[in-house]
Amino acid sequence: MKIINPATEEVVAEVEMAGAAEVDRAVAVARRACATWREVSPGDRARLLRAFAGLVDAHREELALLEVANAGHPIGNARWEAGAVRDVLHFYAGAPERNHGRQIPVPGGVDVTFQEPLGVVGVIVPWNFPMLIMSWGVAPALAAGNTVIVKPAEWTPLTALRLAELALAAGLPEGVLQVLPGAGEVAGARLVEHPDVAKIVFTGSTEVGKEIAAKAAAQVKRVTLELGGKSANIVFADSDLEKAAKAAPYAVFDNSGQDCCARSRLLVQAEVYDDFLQRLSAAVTGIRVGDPLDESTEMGPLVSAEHLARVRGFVDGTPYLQGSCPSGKGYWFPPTVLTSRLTDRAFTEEIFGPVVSVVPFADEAEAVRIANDTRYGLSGSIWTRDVGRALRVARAVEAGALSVNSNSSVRYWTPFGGFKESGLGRELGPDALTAFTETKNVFISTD
Ligand code: TXE
Repeated sequence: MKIINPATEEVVAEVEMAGAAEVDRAVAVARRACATWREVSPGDRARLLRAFAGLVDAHREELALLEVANAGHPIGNARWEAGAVRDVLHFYAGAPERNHGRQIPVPGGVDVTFQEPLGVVGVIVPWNFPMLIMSWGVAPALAAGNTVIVKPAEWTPLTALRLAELALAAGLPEGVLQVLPGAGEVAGARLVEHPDVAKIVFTGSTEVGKEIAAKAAAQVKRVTLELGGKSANIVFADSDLEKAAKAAPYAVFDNSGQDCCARSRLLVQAEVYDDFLQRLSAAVTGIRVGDPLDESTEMGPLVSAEHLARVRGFVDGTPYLQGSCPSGKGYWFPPTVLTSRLTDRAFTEEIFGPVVSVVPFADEAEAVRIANDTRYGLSGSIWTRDVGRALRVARAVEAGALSVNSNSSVRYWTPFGGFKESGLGRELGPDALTAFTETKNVFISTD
């Protein structure tokens, strides 16, 4: 398949797509590698993951440039992403030597638990953060003693392929980490259906996530699902309005809005609505959209022509405000602000582009009601100076990753995942490890 640079529409690579037979071969290799990987001592597993992280760091610029060419990320963001991959690997490199079980007091003997690896884990990755989301599955899965097959998104396999080479160069035994580009309905579906794949980690659309959950259920296969979102950014009148208005564009336009945590519903308390919109307009107009290789660029293109057409389909009529973007080659869409009704498609459906819908609310109760009126529940922000209100609203909003006076959604130290149709299970943080192990209980009689 031809891999296109979304900023220039040039072909940057041609990549073979795996079919079902290649997936079957990879699964057989990964199964054999399970035995090898289990024999590597926890200390050596930790050292190998650290060596892998070290190579990612050494190749940070190269990985960032690949991500720019393949996904259109601005270079600053791509460097950050490569650094975050390194950090996630380091974080989970600490895990093999701390993969403790428990000793439980029972009558008649000694009872201990072991955290056993699952076996072969399939990680199905989307195109929005191709190398970072890959690392969220790969690092804890490997640390817990599993072997991994990654299926990158069709459009963005380049950094994943390079990371697999770096893992080998770091000394990971062959077959422990494989990357298999392929079509979702072919290679992805085969990974999900393969009886020797113990777990699927999937990040992508809610629709495909549901299909995967159903297929996995038929085999009682383990799944972690990180799906769509339509997160709320709730701005109360008592907040630092200037700070909230300056931050709001980055809560939705970062990565051109191609972010499952994008706060694409902006809820503003009625008494400051007009004031806030004015401040927001100034911030949106100032966003620099253009050449991803330009160090000052803040927003790049959308990932593909298909996705651009999909995003365009959400904006009919005249937007409240649109920033600027390049014309000519590339899949460009300007940062766009809509003043919406609660029933508008743009307000209810995940757009996954640089479009934010603003609505007013009267009071706390109404803000919570609007925020929760969605099938999604991934993230959100609350802007207020009232600590009590911040906590009340945070507890009332049905979402997995909330922040107060901040846009932050994902930190590798803390659990990340969705309520409702935004997902199942949690990634990241120390607890993610348990999602890559089975607890085994062993009783030893002392009678
Ligand atoms: O996602 P898909 P698409 C949302 C976002 C976006 C929409 C569509 O709203 O506009 O989904 O994007 C693989 N069995 N998100 O179509 O199809 C596919 O090859 C197994 C949110 O790109 O879900 C790719 O590797 N795998 C999101 C991955 O699934 C299958 C990130 C995601 O693709 C498969 C991306 C199948 N039947 C899109 N079909 C987020 N949560 O961050 C596809 N795939």
